[in-house]
Amino acid sequence: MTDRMALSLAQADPAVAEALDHETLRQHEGLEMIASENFVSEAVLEAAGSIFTNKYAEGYPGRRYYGGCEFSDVVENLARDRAKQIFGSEHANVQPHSGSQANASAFMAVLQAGDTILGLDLAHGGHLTHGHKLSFSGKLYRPTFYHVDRKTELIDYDELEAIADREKPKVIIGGASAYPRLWDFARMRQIADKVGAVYIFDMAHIAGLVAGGAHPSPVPHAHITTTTTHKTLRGPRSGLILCGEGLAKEIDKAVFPGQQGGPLVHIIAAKAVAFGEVLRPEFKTYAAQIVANAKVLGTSLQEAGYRLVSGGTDNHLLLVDVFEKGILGSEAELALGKAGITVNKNAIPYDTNPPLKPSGIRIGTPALTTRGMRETEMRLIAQWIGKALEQRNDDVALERIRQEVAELANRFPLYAWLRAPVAVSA
Ligand code: DSN
Repeated sequence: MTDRMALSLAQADPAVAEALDHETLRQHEGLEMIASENFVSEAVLEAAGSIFTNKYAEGYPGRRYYGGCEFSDVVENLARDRAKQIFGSEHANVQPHSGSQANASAFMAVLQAGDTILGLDLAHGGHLTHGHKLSFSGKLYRPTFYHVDRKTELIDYDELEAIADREKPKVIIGGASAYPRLWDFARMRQIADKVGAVYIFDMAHIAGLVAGGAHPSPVPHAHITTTTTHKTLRGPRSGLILCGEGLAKEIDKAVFPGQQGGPLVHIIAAKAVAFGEVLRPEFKTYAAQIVANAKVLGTSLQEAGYRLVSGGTDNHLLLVDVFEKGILGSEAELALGKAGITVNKNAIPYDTNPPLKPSGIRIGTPALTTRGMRETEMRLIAQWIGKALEQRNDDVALERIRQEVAELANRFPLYAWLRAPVAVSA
């Protein structure tokens, strides 16, 4: 073994090791409320940091372009079979490196350049890869958009149908990054069938809720379902595609060699581990608690006088209209950050403010639910959010809240090696 191979990270690269230590403390002593984030288990971390990172495995199990893939085949088959079992799907491709690449592959499997697609407007909660002009999806294809209703702030399916009738898209894509309500999957499929479109549903945000039975499933309705694996699904940062046997070949070809070369076998191994966790009964309890926590957090914020977009939530996230109280989302994000509560600024539908200074913040419960927090903690956190927003210009008050936040976080350790109380950093 060379000397290089024997060094620990701290010895080999103190600068990176130090950043990692700070990030560990940040994750541990703050309240992570970004709706798209979560904490993986130690087992998932171990697989993600494993020596499978050394392996090339282009191709699929049993049909690889490299030797030495027998154990790569084992983990990929485990991941595929578990994904199919979780979602009741005929086919699963576990190779996409991310949700964006899963969407790019799904489009590539069924579209030609220049074809029309119909997705939810980013400004109304949609995603960049659903047709935004700066994304491959808006450059390579011809994007059209549906919206939420101005009054109810719910998806306007009549508008969606009218646009589909007029534009005859080849793909209708559902799914969102900031939509707190249930989707009408059956209606979308009916509209897609009427105009001869392929119905793709990107369930990235809600996949864990779907898997845990806390949210209806798009899989029986959509021709293709895509997702990330690191949000509510609580796996490593990556992607997944599900479809029926009829589209399996096209999807596999679109992922490799269409969009990607060598798969990340260490991440596929971590996905297999995470999917194994999802199949355990405890995951159902977890998924239900995410939604219960979001509902309590929402009603507590409403009691504190905050307006929630669409009036509440059916899933893991809340979109809070802070501008109604004269606060910009960017100011709210900054103040909450100083108080140890991490959220992100977010546009609300029909926002009159610009994207970098929008009217809302997005708050999610998946990560704190993983730490074991429940309704009692959500009520407390809603109070802190209210206080921090009121006292947003008072750094001393925000620091006081941050200390209280860190005390609470210390009672819900992230990992076993963080179980001994961590000194709250000054
Ligand atoms: N960037 C993700 C989110 O935060 O919702 C979507 O991919």
